[in-house]
Amino acid sequence: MKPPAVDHHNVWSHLRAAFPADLDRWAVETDTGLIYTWRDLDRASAMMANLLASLGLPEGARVAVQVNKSVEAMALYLATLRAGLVFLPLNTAYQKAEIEYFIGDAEPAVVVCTGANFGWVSKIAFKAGTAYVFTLNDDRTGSLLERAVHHSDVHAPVPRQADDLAAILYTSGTTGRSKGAMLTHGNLLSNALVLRDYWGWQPDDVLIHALPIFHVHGLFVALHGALINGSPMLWMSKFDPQTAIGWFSRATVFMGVPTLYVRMLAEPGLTPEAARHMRLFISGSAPLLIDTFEAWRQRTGHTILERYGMSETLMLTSNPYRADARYGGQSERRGGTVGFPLPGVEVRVAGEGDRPLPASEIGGIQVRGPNVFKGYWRMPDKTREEFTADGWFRTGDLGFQDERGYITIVGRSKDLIISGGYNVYPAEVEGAINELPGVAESAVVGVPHPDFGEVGVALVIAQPGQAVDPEQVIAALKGRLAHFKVPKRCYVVAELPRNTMGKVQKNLLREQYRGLFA
Ligand code: MCA
Ligand code: AMP
Repeated sequence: MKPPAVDHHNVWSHLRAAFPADLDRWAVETDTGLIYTWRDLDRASAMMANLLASLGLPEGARVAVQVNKSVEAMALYLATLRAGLVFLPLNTAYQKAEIEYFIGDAEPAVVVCTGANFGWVSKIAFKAGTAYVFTLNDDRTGSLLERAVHHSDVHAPVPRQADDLAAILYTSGTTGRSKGAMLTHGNLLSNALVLRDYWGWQPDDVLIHALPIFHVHGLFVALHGALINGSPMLWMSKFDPQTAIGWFSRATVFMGVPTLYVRMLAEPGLTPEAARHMRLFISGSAPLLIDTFEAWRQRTGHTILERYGMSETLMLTSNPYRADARYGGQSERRGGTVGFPLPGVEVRVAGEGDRPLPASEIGGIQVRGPNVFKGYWRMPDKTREEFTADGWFRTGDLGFQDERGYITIVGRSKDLIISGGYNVYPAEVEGAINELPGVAESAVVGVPHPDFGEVGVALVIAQPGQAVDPEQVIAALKGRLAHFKVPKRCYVVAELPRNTMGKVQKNLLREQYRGLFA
């Protein structure tokens, strides 16, 4: 691994050090035909960083951002790093109650939202004590840019230590409240450097950036991957399979959740010829079905490299890009597996009492390393619960490591649905359903879905003498929850299967409804 070119840990400084010498080369080309040079990224993020610095915010202040994907939104992330503040990205699908919780919990000093949402977002933010609310739209308008242009385009990054916070990413809780995973500059930098080497990045790589930039995959894995190599990006504001395939002839690296691969496979234009220029296809955030893996190989001649990560730990494991000397020089990308622990990342499979299990035995996947987060925001007890006595973080994923070293995920001990790469916690959805009039109880389970991989189905029991309309349940949920969390189907049932302890047997429900979208 190359030693850092700068003497402090601010991630921005390391990304900036990797920019090409000629700053007037293109860095980003968007699907709307805009071209940004490396100088543009440097200047835009400097002006925004100077604006943030002018606000005189205290150490560790949070900058919460819920805006549509744009290059300016990316520059705002870079500016936050530069200014030594803490970036808090929020999914654009989140609705009022969700935003209210995140802003109330994180108490950001600055909130940036779209102009269209300013009315309700600013009300929530000011109520929570936020001092500054700016707007940023995806057409290069908004008060953030209006203010930033009055600031200098030269900015010296604020030195940060490895342990200093860089970002907070909220991940839903299995029970109760969402937790903010606190990620440090050291976490982000170590992961970016490891992936640069492990995936064989080259400066002449070109990344197709197809994912949203409010989660780990699009914000860190993809963005840092390109920037820390000085590699340009073809930038998609919203994933479109035809545009992606059209760009293959000009790009070398693509990263996506499995749904993106499924959608591209449905395009007749996906051929070996179309994909000839590409070097690497990477999948993660959700299990890649072996059928998708095989179909991709048949249709393009490329073998998808699947990797595995988490908001709390960034990337943990990866199939090899080239021969991995640590594992006898194996280079095979094995479908259905998530590959080897990344260099510098320790992964173990543990059983009862957190005892490590021998090869091929299924247990809880645990991790230790410079990539593992600092803890949950203002939840020290929750943080302690998720670590073992000897300092390993419990991922909540179940799997095994085979004799050859490959790790396979077989399930989760946490009750989680991963839908199109987004996490949905049934407990949160059930809580929202149970508050609806006439509902006595509900259960939400994940079932296979051809497009999203897995989607939620809700089973609802009505209160005695009450009628509940399943369509109204869905409609009501859409007013309260991000739409990707809303179950795709709802059924009113007379009873739910229970074990002798009275606990709902979700495995039986999953079995019963698994063919729903077949
Ligand atoms: C949209 N809908 C969804 C999803 N996305 N429903 C379930 N699951 C989803 N993922 C809803 C919409 O709200 C809409 O409902 C209806 O489905 C149809 O939307 P559609 O137009 O098809 O969706 P889309 O806008 O094309 O979005 C699909 C998508 C998107 C492009 C696959 O979901 C996406 O970008 N997913 C990637 C997520 C991601 O980046 N994950 C990384 C997490 P209605 O009509 O009711 O509104 S990072 C992570 O997991 C870790 C750390 C890791 O390892 O990477
Ligand atoms: P998040 O909470 O959004 O960070 O999601 C992390 C979870 O996504 C992990 O704990 C896994 O359950 C899941 N995940 C990520 N990558 C993969 C993968 N390649 N295969 C299966 N599950 C994955």
